[in-house]
Amino acid sequence: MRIPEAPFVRDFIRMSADAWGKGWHERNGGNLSYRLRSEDMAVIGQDPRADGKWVELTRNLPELAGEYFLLTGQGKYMRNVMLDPPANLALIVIDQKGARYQLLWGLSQGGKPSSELPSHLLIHAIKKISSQGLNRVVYHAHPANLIALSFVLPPDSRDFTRALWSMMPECLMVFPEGLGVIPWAVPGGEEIAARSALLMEKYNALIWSHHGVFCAGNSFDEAFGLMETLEKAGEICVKILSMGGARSTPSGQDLRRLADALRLDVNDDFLT
Ligand code: 2HA
Ligand code: ZN
Repeated sequence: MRIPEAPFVRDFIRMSADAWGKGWHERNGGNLSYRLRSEDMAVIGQDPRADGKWVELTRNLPELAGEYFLLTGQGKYMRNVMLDPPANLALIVIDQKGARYQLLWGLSQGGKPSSELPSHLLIHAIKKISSQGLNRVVYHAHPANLIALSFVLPPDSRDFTRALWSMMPECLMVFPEGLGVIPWAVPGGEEIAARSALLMEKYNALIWSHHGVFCAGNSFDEAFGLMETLEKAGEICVKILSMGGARSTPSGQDLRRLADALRLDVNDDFLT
């Protein structure tokens, strides 16, 4: 398999390096996954290991039957992805029932796919359907400002969205649908995956309170850009709170004027 030269692997590595540079990935924190396109498969050639071992998924995902994913490995460091992709990444295929996966390439020194595999796959399944197949990237990071805000803002999608939308016009443009928030939950399992997927039907970003953020996008640029925008807004919000709170804030009406001027398909429930 000609994996390391494939363009989608290059883009995956670039995003891992950029994300590490942002400071969102202490130690093995965070993870990234990409659902391959048929063009990607053509570049690497379909060559499943004949003797590969099938591993049961924690739930059946028939929506993902036969799909290939490139993702970070469990316990692997985002900062090491660029140095040694075969050791830190995993290419897996889902079987024809959506019940098991097989490692095809990567994890050259052993290991498993990301500890957040249940959330990544379930979000991919939901997003594949809601985006008519366009969504490709699911990304989890630990950006400090958004995590800090989850200790201060109510764990409510509307409150969080309105706080971030008000920080700069870009926010309404980049996430007009708003973002979801789930209260503290045990990471790494089916429960947090199910709660996340429910919200990701509506949103492209999700705060895991007191933990981190999940983003989805049709491309690496979209997913990374969304995380960047959210965290920038989060940083401004933290600075404002640290200065004693805002003395003036754009009103719901101001945001409505922006949405109308730019013809944004904005989430009305959060504007009124
Ligand atoms: O360590 O971020 O949520 C990886 C994680 C778990
Ligand atoms: Zn995490």
